[in-house]
Amino acid sequence: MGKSVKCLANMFSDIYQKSTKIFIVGHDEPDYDAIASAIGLSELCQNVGIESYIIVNDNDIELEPGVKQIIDKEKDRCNIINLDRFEELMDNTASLITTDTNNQGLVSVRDYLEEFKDILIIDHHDESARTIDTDKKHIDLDSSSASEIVTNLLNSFKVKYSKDTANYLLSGIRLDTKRFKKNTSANTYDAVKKLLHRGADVDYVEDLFASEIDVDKDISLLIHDDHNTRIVEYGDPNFDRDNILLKGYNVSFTLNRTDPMKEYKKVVLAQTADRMIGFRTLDASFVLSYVNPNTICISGRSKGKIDVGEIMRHMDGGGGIRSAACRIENPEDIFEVEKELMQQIEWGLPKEDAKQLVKKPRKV
Ligand SMILES: [Mn+2]
Repeated sequence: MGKSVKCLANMFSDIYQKSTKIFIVGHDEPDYDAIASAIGLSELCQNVGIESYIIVNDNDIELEPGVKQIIDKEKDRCNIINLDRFEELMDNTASLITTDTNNQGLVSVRDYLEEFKDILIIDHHDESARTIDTDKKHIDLDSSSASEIVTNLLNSFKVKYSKDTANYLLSGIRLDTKRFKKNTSANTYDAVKKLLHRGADVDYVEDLFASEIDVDKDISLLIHDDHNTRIVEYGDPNFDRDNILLKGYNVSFTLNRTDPMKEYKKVVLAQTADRMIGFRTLDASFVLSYVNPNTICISGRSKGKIDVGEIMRHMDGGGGIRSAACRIENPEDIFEVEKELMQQIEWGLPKEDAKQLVKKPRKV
């Protein structure tokens, strides 16, 4: 049994009663779980009669097509706004609900957190040093998704939410459970049952996920064309000191080398880097492509020995040790960016080893 929904319901009641409006925000580049749970919360706010807004501050191009489709459809009904509009509407009687994240680095309103009257966190991810500071937290690691939590919250308020909202929430659960295979509990199936009662339609959800097939195709083609990936060995494999056995680090660089101008969605880069780091011999993987004619994005992953966050920060991006990204506006060309990236890797290596660098490019 997860954390008590009753307790969450009380926190929600407390927050809306003392606020004049509520802003709802998921993590940047929202997925189905983030946007669905935000829309569910918007319906709850409408039901109890408080003004509410969902903030999504990502460019259309960065959104997954299915997520964009939902946002376009619900823009008016759920007051979906960007950060500029938020700045106009914000005042000190407003409160914030974050959903599907508790990390201040991942919310578009990160610079305004001090200014809210109160903040409620609804999430199913673990806390960290970056967790937003508030005493109203419903962080339930036993729930499959934020959508599962919000479904239970809607039910506890007996909200007759729309069929569309039921569809989105079912999509959120489907995403985070990898099609109902992972992280599910009896509660998850209870929530699914309630969503089906509200009219959720499995065919709608499957159609929404159909766009994932194109993403999978792009990933497969990037990975399986041998030309696309180069592996560079950093560190001297023969170098052996008394206490440090330095065997070298293998880093992969993947990009479409036959059609370097081809644009990919950021989700393709991220998932390709995820797949590459799965290879046993690699310590870090990077995937680069244009995301529009003027912008190149890089996604980096590491097994933990190389700090890809540090490398990406050197290229004006950011992230953690194991997962990071950056974007480069108006680049000369993608091969130059790759060259610069290869040079920056030295910064990400442990200091001792960086001194001993011998770079040996070789093909896969
Ligand atoms: Mn989630």
